[in-house]
Amino acid sequence: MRTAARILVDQLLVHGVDTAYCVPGESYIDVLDAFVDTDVRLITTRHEAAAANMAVAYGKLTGRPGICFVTRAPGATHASVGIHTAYQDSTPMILFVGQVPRGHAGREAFQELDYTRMFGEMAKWVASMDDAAGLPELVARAFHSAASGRPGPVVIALPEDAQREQADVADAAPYHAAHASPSAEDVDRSLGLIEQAERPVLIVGGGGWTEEAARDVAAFAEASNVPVATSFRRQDYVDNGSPAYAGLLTLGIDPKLAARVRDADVILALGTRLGEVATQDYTLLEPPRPRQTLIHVHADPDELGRVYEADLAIVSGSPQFAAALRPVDGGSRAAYVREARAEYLANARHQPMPGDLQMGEVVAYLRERLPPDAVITNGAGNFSVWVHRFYEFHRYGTQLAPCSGAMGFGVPAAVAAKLLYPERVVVCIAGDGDFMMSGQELATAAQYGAAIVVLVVNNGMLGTIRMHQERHHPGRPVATDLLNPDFVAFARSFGAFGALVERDEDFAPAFEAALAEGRPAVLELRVDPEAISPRATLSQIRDG
Ligand SMILES: Cc1ncc(C[n+]2csc(CCOP(=O)(O)OP(=O)(O)O)c2C)c(N)n1
Ligand SMILES: [Mg+2]
Repeated sequence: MRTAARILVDQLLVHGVDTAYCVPGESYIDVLDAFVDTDVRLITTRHEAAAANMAVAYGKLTGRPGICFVTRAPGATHASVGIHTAYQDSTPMILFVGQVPRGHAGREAFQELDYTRMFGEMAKWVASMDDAAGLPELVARAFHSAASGRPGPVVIALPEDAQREQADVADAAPYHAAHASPSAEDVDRSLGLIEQAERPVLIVGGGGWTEEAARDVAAFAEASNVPVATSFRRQDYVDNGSPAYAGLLTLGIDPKLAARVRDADVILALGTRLGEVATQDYTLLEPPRPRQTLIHVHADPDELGRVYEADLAIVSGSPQFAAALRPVDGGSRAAYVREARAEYLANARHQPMPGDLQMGEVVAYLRERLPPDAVITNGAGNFSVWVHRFYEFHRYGTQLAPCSGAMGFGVPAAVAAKLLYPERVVVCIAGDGDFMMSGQELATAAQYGAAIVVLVVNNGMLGTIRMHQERHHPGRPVATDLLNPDFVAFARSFGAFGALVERDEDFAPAFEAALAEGRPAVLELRVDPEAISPRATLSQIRDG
């Protein structure tokens, strides 16, 4: 006989869990106790959003569900931003939440929430543990659901009384995620369309990607002369150094790449949903029937035909489709691919902007300096535009950035990455607004010895929103000024290294010093608020 709490933790071990992120709560005290006798690394964060975001980062890096434990409603509501990000980013994760005793359900008991309703729209599956004997099946389903098809988040509620129940039940077997493969006929038809095309574009994105898929896609694209574009914050899906890499479909897109996608004759969309950002508000491809011949490959059949009617809709995992690709004759497209590459390179080099410290220079330094396996993380804000545009990703699993556009993701993601890969360089780039949404996780970094480097891009404002204000309501800024703490002193209060950088020439020595410290480090980058984007200053935007 085992308690449900023990059975649950035993199932996690069966499914290969080595790390879990949590903020403890009395609502799952028995489960916490069951962790004591295991080797699972239980990371306590200072806010549940960070615990959930770390689980998302783990899911992105390993392809296995990231595990998060939080307490009843206050913990669950805090953690919900990570569930939404896992959903939009198609990332496998499982959130376990404490729940009121079964006999109290529906009374609005202390911190009670109906998680089925709360998470209904943003989780793949939400369930509650009914009894101890059902746990092996329940947990196995959670892993299968989170990791199979289009990956995503699963939420499991743990009623307090049920955790103490005893049962004599066998463990489940380790999960194996299930993925569809394309038929030979679908592959042949896709390759035939691409071979005939004059101006094809391959767009990669979505979840469930692998390092091998990234290699397969680059090899196919190079051998067949097909330019590859990555969708929003999926820049590590193909080596950016590949002669076939043509840039990213992002906010502030290169207009030439936008035109190339709009004017393509055949688009192979591999894994991506072709979302709002990648399609530039559904304009590069127009729903429901794009002008371009569309081959849409996606893991989830419900995604195919949801927005776009494809000429060829193929249910397949991205690695499975990528593995089936064979080079086609692209001899007539050599100049076309060279042009796409030249445009990418031209767009990836920055122009001077106002201020003594230029984000263009900072990112150019990182691009030249960092090893290909360095992990770059960020949340949301205009500062990220420089990272996305001027950094070059060479290996799969090196970009941790929320497709959901959630602020506060970068610091926890960096901590999770560094704990997983202590030998790698991990750099979080955050805005002053972005950083303050999860900067307290420097405590987690310090506690567990995660020597991350955080670059806080301080422009004294919620710059993105200020930019939109100046564009839509010129000269009427409101609610976007920030009075910030002393970031260097803030960092040092956690035992982290802290330094202020105000000029271009000071960045490299400060960054090297931060790396050499072997402990968490924060560099405050004081930038000119005028330098709101790599393309236009704030005044230029205000003056139209
Ligand atoms: C959780 C969350 N809240 C609000 C927003 C809306 N938002 C997007 S960017 C931004 C400002 C970011 O400011 P900062 O981090 O300082 O970066 P900057 O734009 O100044 O470079 C805001 C408020 C969001 N994306 N996510
Ligand atoms: Mg800012």
